[in-house]
Amino acid sequence: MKKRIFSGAQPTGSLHIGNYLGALKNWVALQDEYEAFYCIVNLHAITLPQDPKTLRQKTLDLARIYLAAGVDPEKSTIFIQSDVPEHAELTWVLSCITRMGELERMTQFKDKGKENTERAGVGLFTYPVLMAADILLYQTDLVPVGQDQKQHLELTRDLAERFNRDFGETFKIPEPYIPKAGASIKSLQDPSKKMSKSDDNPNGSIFLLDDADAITKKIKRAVTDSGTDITFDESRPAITNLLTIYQLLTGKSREDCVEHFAGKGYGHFKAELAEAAVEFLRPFQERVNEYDDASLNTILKNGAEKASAVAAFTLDQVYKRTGIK
Ligand code: ATP
Ligand code: LTN
Repeated sequence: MKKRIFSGAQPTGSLHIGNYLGALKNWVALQDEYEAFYCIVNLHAITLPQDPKTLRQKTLDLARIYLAAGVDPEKSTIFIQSDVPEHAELTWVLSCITRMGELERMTQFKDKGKENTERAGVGLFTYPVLMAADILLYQTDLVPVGQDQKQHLELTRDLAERFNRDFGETFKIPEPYIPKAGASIKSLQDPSKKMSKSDDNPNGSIFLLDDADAITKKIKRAVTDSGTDITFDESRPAITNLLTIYQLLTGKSREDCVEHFAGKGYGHFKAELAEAAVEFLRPFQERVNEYDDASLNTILKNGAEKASAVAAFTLDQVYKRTGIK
């Protein structure tokens, strides 16, 4: 039996190369070796206000992005979270064993709820419990995510252990999969912040659907550090970030990248990086419209059926163990 993977992304904003290099790229690389479930987490999306007219469209667009990135529907299960109601049902049960203090410690809540927690939605606060339900329903072994999700994964493990202890062995304890390179791609405008879909400044991110002109301009405007060397160096986070992007897009080793740019200036480096990004994204952008609506809907319907079978089995056990059934 193959081990299982679960991961997901929210159908909000536009996906950027941080999402690709931190998560999607690994989803694709792992799908041969594992039985993979890749979810479009639309219930997570409404933890912040969304325009109802565009949410559905964005949900389908994200499915197209998974496919264009190389997630193969013959190998992996691609589905929409709300098509499998067990996600919401298990969230309720898990929320009854989650402590307020645990959720209060989540740094993403502190960031997204800003200082005004009095007005923040309760869904934003309990969002990590929904994420735990996503993962635990599938008896997941491995969860490929970016560094920003590590804390949510630790909570998921804690909840699974607590449930197993109190009600008997039910959930597998999942492991995070967060390779160091790419785990946190930084904003091109501020290397102390991660590249983020919710950043107000679009110049900080290279979006997967940006055209060649936008990519080149954004890289040209990217902030750099003092000094001139093009090397990986933690004390020079801007260049390290750009060089990491170059390394991951070209598939070269760190040493080869450093050697390649030895003696070259920032201008030269940025021009090559822009070219590498444009070349990398071109075939991806061509594939984004490969599936018509009918075939996309079939993929998602089949995905939901496969996911439901696994999820229903786990939820049934949970209900039996807790005396609900
Ligand atoms: P935002 O960019 O607004 O913070 P998000 O993290 O909420 O978006 P999702 O679409 O849910 O966005 O994220 C999908 C995946 O991308 C997650 O596994 C997340 O850890 C990863 N990810 C997001 N930003 C980065 C980044 N800058 N570097 C590496 N991985 C990232
Ligand atoms: N919380 C994640 C998205 C997400 C997820 C998941 C990732 C929801 N459920 C389950 C991995 C596994 C985010 O905001 N990036």
